[in-house]
Amino acid sequence: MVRKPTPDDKFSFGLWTVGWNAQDQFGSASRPWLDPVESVHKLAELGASHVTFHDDDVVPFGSSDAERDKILDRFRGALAETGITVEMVTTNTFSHPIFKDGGFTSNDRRVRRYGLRKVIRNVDLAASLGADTFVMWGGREGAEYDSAKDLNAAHDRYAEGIDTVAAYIKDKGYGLRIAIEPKPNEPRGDILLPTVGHALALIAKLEHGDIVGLNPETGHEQMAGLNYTSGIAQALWAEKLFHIDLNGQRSIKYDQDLVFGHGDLFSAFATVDLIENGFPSGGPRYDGPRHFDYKPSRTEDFQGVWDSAAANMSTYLLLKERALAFRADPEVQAALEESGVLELSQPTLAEGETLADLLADRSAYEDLDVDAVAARGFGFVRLNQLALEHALGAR
Ligand code: ASC
Ligand code: MN
Ligand code: MN
Ligand code: MN
Repeated sequence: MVRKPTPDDKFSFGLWTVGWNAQDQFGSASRPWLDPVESVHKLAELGASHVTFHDDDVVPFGSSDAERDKILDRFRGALAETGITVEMVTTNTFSHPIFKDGGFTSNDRRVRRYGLRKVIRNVDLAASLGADTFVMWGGREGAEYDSAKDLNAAHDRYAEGIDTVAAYIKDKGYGLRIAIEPKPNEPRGDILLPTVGHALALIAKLEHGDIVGLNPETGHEQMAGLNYTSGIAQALWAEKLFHIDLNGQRSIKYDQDLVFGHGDLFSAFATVDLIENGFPSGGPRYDGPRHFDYKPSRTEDFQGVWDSAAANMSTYLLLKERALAFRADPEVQAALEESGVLELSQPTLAEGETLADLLADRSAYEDLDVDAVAARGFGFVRLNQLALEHALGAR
């Protein structure tokens, strides 16, 4: 690891990441089960500050109440020993076959009621552990066939489920906010709320949408051919970026969950630039954990698992150094000025100016030399090259 994290970096890992035993569609597990308690200790040694988990990552599905208490006691012990805290908890409503047609949106009402109970039980656990965020990744909420789902009813049931959980959080006075994680497909052919934009649109219709935001994952937006940095930017603008899942993805294909930066590296630079520097002219900032949701490749042994965990943090810190240098460079500031990037924050109508004033302003339309204005070059390529040179450490 060429860069060592500190607690200020707020690095966080899902226990299902390092704990993935690498069973996939085509092959059995290539690594043995990893004790979550060992993961907590190891991640602490590597410099992480937080962990996150699905209920079933820590307490195996179907455990008795007594077993659950015993497991959670031991887990709390590991947290106390290491100083690691749980910043986010999420619910597995996708692994057990009961959820094969979804949790909140299964056609089978019995499944929806069971799913809601499983989620509510996990909300109580999240609150008891002092988490801030409750993620909902509806991996099985979707379909393979257009005729299989009444999509109007499915969105009603999705909203009903989220609103019911949000109302419960408020009733209990828990300090939790819900973060929806979009994904376009896999494991379903098509998943509901496939992108950041779709999820924002659903949140706007919720009764308790004030405590519901987003947890966008790098690779999930990229699987839809979208720009992750643009996605989290719009979520920030909407003041809905509650959490992030950082990882790597190389183009539109199956969900790769690579190490952060091991996919589209220059896009990762832009992501870190936005998180660490904010928007060029100010605006909402993300101040939450830098959370990694990746999978150590199936080729790796445990040495490879811990190397890959460290790689996420090291890469993030390297990109952070480069992004800070990029913004601090006077040549870059001048290029931003020339490109009009800073001018965009100026309102189109002047303060106190009405639309009638604009309509009466001949210089804005009738007398404007359209060809002269059109002749302007924006210098975006030069600006991008400056970014690239900083990203490569050449400046
Ligand atoms: C999550 C989350 C995902 C999925 C996936 C499960 O909670 O953020 O992307 O579950 O990691 O394998
Ligand atoms: Mn993923
Ligand atoms: Mn994720
Ligand atoms: Mn994932």
